[in-house]
Amino acid sequence: MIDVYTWPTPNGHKVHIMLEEVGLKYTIHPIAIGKGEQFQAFFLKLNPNHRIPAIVDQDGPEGKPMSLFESGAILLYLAEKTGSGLLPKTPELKYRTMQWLMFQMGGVGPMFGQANHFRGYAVDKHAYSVERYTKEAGRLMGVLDTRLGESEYLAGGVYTIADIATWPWLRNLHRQGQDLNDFPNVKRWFDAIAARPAVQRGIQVLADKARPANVGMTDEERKWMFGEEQYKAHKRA
Ligand SMILES: N[C@@H](CCC(=O)N[C@@H](CS)C(=O)NCC(=O)O)C(=O)O
Repeated sequence: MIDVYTWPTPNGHKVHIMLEEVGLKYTIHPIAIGKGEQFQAFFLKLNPNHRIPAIVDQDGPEGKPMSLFESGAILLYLAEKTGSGLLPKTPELKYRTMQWLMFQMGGVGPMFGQANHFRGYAVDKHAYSVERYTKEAGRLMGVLDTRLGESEYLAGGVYTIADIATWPWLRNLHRQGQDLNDFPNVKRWFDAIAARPAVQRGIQVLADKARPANVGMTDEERKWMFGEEQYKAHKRA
């Protein structure tokens, strides 16, 4: 049994989709990040960086519980635990998977997150930041489009954890000022993954708690996510 501490955001969805793909039993524990639940003492012990997702595998290595944070590490762990082809075993495909997984973790996730922040959440719209991150999101989309023009999936001919990590970040591209129709190879790939039954089940996890695209952040949410409470965490641990 895997305990999953999560919320319906792109980083949370990666893990929900992965668990559905590999068919492991899991229990969802919602962590309402807009209400500051990521700062609870028990959660800071699981992830001192106070971000979802985090897991506890009650049947971890040597039969002992194992906790893990960082969505990329969780995907690698679950793929290896289940011996799943989602982390291919042949060296070339395995390292291509790692390469595109790290491209997502170090590029797409952080840059798309900043684009969303400055375009949508920032109270004062700062033109330089909006332009910088919108352009960066567009540049990264171009890199993905080039890759998916030469390869069916990111790592190669097979669907892997690199695709699982990237796909949820492309579900609401208007937030990054992008249009999927401008990137036809990404669109082909996006639609193929969206049709997978495990993906459709994964994005239903906590769907009732997701903020609708047209609803902004409350002052309470801002306080926890970007305001004074965000920077007290080290004092709480
Ligand atoms: N690199 C981390 C990023 C996780 C992350 O940024 N999670 C966000 C939601 S998508 C969060 O929990 N934010 C809470 C906060 O900022 O306090 C991962 O991939 O797991």
